Order: sequence, then structure tokens, then C-alpha cells
Amino acid sequence: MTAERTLAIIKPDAVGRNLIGKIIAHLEGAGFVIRELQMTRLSEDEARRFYEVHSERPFYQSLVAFMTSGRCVPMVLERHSAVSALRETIGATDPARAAHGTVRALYAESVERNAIHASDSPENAAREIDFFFPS
Ligand code: 3AN
Repeated sequence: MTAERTLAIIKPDAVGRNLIGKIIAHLEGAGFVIRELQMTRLSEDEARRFYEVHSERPFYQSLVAFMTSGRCVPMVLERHSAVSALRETIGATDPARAAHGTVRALYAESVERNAIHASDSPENAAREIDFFFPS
């Protein structure tokens, strides 16, 4: 089966609670291979650009403030059907609705402080991978 790539970001809430190792172990256990990884602190401009699709949403300002509040860990993950498989592995945006055993059910604090980002389509995965790891 052809491998596909997607982007994940361990968000500042999870980095701040020392959950990087647990989350990476969870992802590797779900069959993902880490192809790229870095630790970075997003500038306000970077966070605004990354979440541009949400710029009209009421939570945009707060999301940008949260994503710039500390370091995060973007990484490129590879697996068959990586985009859909990662969305399933992390669970719903709201941890209260996330399926049992998903990363967000285990580690997220709230709909905003929800531990991890994952690309939601192959097109966005390509854009988001290029954002952090330009070829
Ligand atoms: P997902 O991260 O599951 O793809 P999106 O793309 O709808 O969810 O939202 C992007 C990010 O915006 C979420 N990860 C979360 O941090 C934040 N967010 C989404 N919806 C809300 C909301 N209703 N209130 C606060 N923050 C939100």
C-alpha cells in the first residue's frame, strides 16, 4: 500500500505538560513513522498564516495567542492513508467528544488546548508540511 504523509503538531499545552514522549509513542504505536521533526516557537505572524483559514472565526485571536504561548513540535508522519488515519488516532477537536483511547481523549484539556493538530485533507497536508519543512 502506498505511504502518505501528513503534518502533526504537538501543541504548547502538551509540550508544557511534558507529554511529547507519550504522544510520540502513541503515534508510533499507531503505525506512523516520523520523517521530520522539530521544536519551535511560532511567531504571531507564523501562527496567523498557519491558521489563516480560521481568520473569520470567533476563536481565531485566542487560538493564535495559545499557539504562540510556548514551544510546539511539528512533525511529518508517514503511513498508508496517513491523513485520515491520523485524524482518527487523535480524535475529535473537542476532547469531551473524542473517542476513548484517542490522543485528545487521553491528553487534551479543552477544545482550544487540545494537545495536537493534524492536517484535515491531503491538500492541506501538503501545504502544512511545506510550511514547516520547505523542500
Ligand atoms: P481540528 O484541530 O480538529 O482540525 P479545527 O481545524 O476546526 O479543528 O480548529 C483548529 C483549532 O482551532 C483547534 N485545534 C482548536 O485548537 C481551535 N478551535 C476549534 N474550534 C474551537 C472553538 N469552538 N473554540 C476554541 N478553539 C477552537
